[in-house]
Amino acid sequence: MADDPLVLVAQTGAVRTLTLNRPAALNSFTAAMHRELRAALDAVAADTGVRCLVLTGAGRGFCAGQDLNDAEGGFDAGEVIERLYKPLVLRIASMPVPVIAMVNGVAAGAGANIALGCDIVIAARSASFIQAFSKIALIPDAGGTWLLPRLVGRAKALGLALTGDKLPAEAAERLGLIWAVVDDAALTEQTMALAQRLAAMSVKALAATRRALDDATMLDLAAALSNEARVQGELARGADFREGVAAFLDKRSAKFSDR
Ligand code: T3D
Repeated sequence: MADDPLVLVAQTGAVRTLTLNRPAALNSFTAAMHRELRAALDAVAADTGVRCLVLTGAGRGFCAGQDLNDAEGGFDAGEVIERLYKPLVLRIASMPVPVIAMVNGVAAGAGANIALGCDIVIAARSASFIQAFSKIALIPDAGGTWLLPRLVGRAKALGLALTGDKLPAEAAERLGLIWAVVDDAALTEQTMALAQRLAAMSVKALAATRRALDDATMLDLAAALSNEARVQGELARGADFREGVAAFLDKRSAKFSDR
């Protein structure tokens, strides 16, 4: 329906779920869907009641990348990437809470790389990942050139990118491209259980962990050690660290609240 939201928003406890909602086009990105997703992500970042984010797709696909019919997206691919995909990928990579991609079906093109850029990727057994770009004479975007070699090494990254072959979820897990594969019927339950678990942890420390790991890929060992010292110093001055240590000594569950 024309007036349906392009991103569905749901909340369960401290977990926010955003569902890409253009199922007839496998949730491929139009400029309008970019706008709705960006607003929904900004709302998560601004809401201290949200402590974990789950990103998924409606229907049988996760996301088929750029909508190849979308005129509003423009035909200047470089401009579209600068204006829409780059801010989206950077927004996800800098969220103050952990981000789980719940990959319910095919993830292709930019849709695959947006999923892979999330902190934890859990896929249904029937899902698949496709670096579809080479099929339409493009290179991997939405962070693909940066992520793929880091996730699976140059040989596998090039194999995936050059062939554009469909990689079934189980093969993606074996390659180390994603965290886990679960049966289709268990996808939502298992993802939500993990999301609730992460939401109860120190999400400030989890977000700092992601940042430190990403930063370290661009640092030498001495600089990475200095970065760890700096970040650890900041975290250890926070209320969550005091609570974590107190809970350990009291033999009780910690109640974290920093964000
Ligand atoms: O501006 C820029 O272009 C720069 C940005 C680029 C970023 C990118 O993401 S480039 C890569 C774009 N994505 C693709 O090339 C993937 C295209 N889709 C496919 O190859 C296939 O649909 C899949 C392999 C993902 C799934 O195949 P299958 O057989 O399961 O489904 P299908 O029948 O191909 O698709 C179902 C419907 O979704 C179909 O519509 P219809 O015929 O039922 O009305 C199909 O046209 C539509 N659809 C799927 N992907 C897209 C799409 N419509 C528009 N854009 C799509 N990307």
